Amino acid sequence: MKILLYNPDNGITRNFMPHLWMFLLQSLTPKEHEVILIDGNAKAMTRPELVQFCKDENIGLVGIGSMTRMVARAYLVADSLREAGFKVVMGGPHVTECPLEALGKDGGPRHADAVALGEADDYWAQIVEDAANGELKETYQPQLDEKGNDFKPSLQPYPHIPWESLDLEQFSLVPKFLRPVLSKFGEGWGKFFVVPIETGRGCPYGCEFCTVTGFFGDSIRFRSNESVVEELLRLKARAKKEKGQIAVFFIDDNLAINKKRLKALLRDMIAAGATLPWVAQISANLLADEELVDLIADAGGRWVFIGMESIDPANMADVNKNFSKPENYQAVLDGLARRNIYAITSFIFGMDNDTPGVANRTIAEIESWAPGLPVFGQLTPFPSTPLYDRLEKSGRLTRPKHWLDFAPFVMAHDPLKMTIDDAKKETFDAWSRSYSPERNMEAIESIKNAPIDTRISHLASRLFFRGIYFPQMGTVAWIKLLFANRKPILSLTAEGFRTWRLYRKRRRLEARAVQTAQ
Ligand code: B12
Ligand code: SF4
Repeated sequence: MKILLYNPDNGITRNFMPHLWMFLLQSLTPKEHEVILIDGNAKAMTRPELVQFCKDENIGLVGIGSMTRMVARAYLVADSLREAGFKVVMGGPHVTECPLEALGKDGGPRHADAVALGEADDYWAQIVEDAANGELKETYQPQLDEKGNDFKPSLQPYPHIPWESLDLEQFSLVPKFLRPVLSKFGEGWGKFFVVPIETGRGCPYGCEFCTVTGFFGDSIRFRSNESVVEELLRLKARAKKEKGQIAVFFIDDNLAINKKRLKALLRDMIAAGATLPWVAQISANLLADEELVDLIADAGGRWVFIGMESIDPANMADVNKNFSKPENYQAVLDGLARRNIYAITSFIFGMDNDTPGVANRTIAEIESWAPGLPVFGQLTPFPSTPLYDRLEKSGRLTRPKHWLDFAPFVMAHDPLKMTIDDAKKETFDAWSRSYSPERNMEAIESIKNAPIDTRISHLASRLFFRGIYFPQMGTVAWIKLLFANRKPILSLTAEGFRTWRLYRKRRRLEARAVQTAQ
């Protein structure tokens, strides 16, 4: 049987990286079946095109995964496929939180033949077998332990994802028109992939707005260090072979949740030479440890995603996140910057203590720190979170099923000290101020003593990150963006070229010296 795993396009931000679930389920599929992966964010297809594709390929089962944010799109795709007679199973966080909705048992239309709840690693093969036998059931879920909780996959052993041979073409981040030029640059930049890797699952912190503790549990399961290192080495070999670049996104919700284990993993990575450039999510409270930050730098860490949420401690307490202290943010970022590591700092507006002007106040703080990539969202009540329950109980949800009429940057509940419109404006102001050509220039200037590759990577990341809020998918949009930011681009390119020529000259002289000595 042929299986299509499909991830819907989220329509707004696009994704810079493929979704791990697709590769994981592909690896866990019994070998007699074939799996095709399509990520709508990378490979745009209309619904009729997708239906036609499934007919042409004689697809026997379609698996669709979705976050809440794009579930309405996922349902539309599922509806079209089911109308054409294809069997659809849906999984992922949203369906787990609202299974009756997908099955049409909450008063709405049915979208899926089957739903896969929670972590599907241990029962995916069963779904495939049932579908192949024409016996797909309605609901699949993990077995329960003696206490009635989901039995969680241990992650040891961990499935082998054949990164070395997978077709990753749809996920290359280098625009097609720049590939010929960039493939000749340095070690080769004609292809650039960000690859998701997990080293563990679960988070004990239980922030009020977050689904992770409910979904993955509050105790953490880790892969063995050997299996992570082995996966990294295969990726590194592929990057070298293809004269491209691969960066890793460690998608663990808090890579440093167990500092002792992370230090051991980083030491093993360094010892094995498994040091690709990587980014990881780590909460600010765990980054004060100098030894840890040194190891992160030595093991290839380039960017750390930090959920800072707010500069107001009252907001942090409201969402049960006061383990993360805004007064420490500057020191944490400075500590990272001293090692040429920068942060993707995530902020949420529309929190209960936010008032109009919050964007300007937040940005004034941000601009006084080492530069990073700030991202701005709004407090969103995802189903099954403590936040959703609190807002529902207090009658503050204005769109209780906000995901069915998804509206970008429009809150689904009334904030306490501002309006929904205010929150949208604040978010917009924050994005435009943080990624204006002037701010980009200023940020690059402020790290002028950092190595040239760090500064180039910083600027390139700023240009990509801007795309989370401002659509910039086509060639024309990119050209406009590059033109608007021509000053830092030209100056870094000139300096990069000079550095490269000096490097080549030095290499030639060294080679000549070796020859003479022989
Ligand atoms: C990496 C990541 C991202 C990446 C993008 C996604 C990507 N390309 O991988 C980035 C950083 C861009 C991102 C952004 C966002 N993210 Co995010 N992200 C994650 C993160 C940390 C890891 C995802 C992952 O790979 N997990 C590991 C895999 C193995 O787990 P999984 O995806 O759940 O899949 C398992 C099961 O769900 C199931 N399954 C999943 N799909 C399917 C499909 C089928 C058919 C079947 C059978 C089974 C199945 O099987 C898998 C194996 O067990 C999760 C948190 C988490 N730990 O999952 C948040 C998470 C998914 N993100 C979340 C959110 C809210 C966002 C944002 C909206 C945040 C924001 N406000 O901007 C944005 C928007 C994303 C977008 N552009 O559409 C929420 C989603 C909650 C929800 N109910 O939807 C999560 C759960 C985190 C949270 N705080 O609650 N994110
Ligand atoms: S926001 Fe981060 S730290 Fe808080 S519960 Fe979710 S994953 Fe854990």
